[in-house]
Amino acid sequence: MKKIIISGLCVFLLLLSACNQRANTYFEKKLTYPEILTSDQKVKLAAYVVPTQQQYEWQQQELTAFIHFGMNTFTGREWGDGSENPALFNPTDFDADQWVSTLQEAGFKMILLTAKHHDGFCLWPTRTTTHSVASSPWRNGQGDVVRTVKEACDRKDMKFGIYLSPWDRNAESYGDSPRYNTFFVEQLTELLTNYGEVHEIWLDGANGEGLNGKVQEYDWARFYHVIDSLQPKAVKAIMGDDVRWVGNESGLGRETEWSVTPLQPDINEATAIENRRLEITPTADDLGSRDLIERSQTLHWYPSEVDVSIRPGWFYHPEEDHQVKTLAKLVDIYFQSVGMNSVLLLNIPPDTRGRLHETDVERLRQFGNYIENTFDKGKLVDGDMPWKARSGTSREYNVVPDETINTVMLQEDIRKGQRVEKFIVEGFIDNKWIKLTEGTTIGYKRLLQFGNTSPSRLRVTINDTRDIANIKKVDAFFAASIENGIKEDPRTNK
Ligand code: FUL
Repeated sequence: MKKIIISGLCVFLLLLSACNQRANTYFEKKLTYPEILTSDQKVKLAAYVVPTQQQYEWQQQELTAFIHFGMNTFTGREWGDGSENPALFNPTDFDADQWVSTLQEAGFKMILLTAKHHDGFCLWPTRTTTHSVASSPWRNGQGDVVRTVKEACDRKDMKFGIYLSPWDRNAESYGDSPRYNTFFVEQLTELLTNYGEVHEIWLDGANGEGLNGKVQEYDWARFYHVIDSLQPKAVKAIMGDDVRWVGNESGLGRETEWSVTPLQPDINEATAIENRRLEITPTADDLGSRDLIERSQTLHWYPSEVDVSIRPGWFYHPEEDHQVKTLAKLVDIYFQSVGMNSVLLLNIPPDTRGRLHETDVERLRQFGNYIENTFDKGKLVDGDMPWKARSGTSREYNVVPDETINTVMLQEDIRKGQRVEKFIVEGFIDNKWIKLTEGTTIGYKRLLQFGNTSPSRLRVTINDTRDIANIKKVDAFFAASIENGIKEDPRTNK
């Protein structure tokens, strides 16, 4: 595929080609509209915004794991205040290989570790502060959680990401903006140069007060520059401009989820003003409708990530051992995230031993088995054939004879943009076409559920699309009812 990265007035010339012929003219990650375009032209061009290679690879992971581990694990808190004594950090049986193998067997492709949370305690022996593992009794101050986890990931070909909280309640320079920004850049530099490849950098937007009520102004442009120079293949999430927060921490996706959106994180005055003008934030319901595009000046490929914890808290607390989410809840979250054009970032917090707790391990095992059993083998005979779908056109697919289905999957080839706005799926049952389900956006992946049925054929109709839709794959599955299919320990139900 030929890709041309363009912006500004050149867009107009390219627009003519995109409108008049099917030119392979794509806008990688960003498109800035010239002022002369009509609303229809703007919507049409939105169909040509595509992900970068790293955004595309990130999306294909589908399942990624968050690991919240640090000082809070030992103090029982969710947010430390930075005054914690490093002597408290002392995992008794630290085992990163157990994290990696448990998560990998459950289908997860990346581990994203809290190298530093808001309390400022660093899980690697940084030169920037003594508030780190180097001052702890763990491994006599010789340990390095970041390195140990990264090496365990490398042994199993698991991707590795880093959460580095900009908000730091321990750093003496916090609130003294230029000085703290330099300190943060040094931390980033250590993490992004000394540990091999890092695939995702998660930058939280929390911005609490510093000492004496000082407000810290983060230098996002500088942080971006450091990340892009040191790890050009990594995606930057949340306050980063590659991966967008879905807008809640409950595992809820949007039925209509556009990866092409005018939203950008509030990293400078201009983006903040534009977000305000359009009245959009990551929590808005509508981030990509025609109406919004018509009012936009710039569009971005900025896909959604659903972060949610397997437990009520982000960190491990023994009193929550009986509140690990049920299999049914996790599967529901899967349908709401992976099934709604998002990547799931599921948090599983290790305990004070430095191991994933037995209850969580068992739940992950059940989850992995369920997903594999359900989606391993599709029930359509011929859903693999790519289809270039115009608005109002349909295609029929054969269901494997005598199979019962209750789930359909649709995928667009997002390397050619996200385009579908409305579709319907029917089943041929007793010589009639019966509507099974319908939806709006598809994107990388859309899963929809309906009642058990055994049609001989499925018919997919793309009712509305922004340009010819590139349907990559259609398939059907049977997702077993969890209450009946899998016995659960009622004590661990949530
Ligand atoms: C939030 C933090 O304040 C929480 O503690 C947690 O780390 C979550 C993933 O991000 O903003």
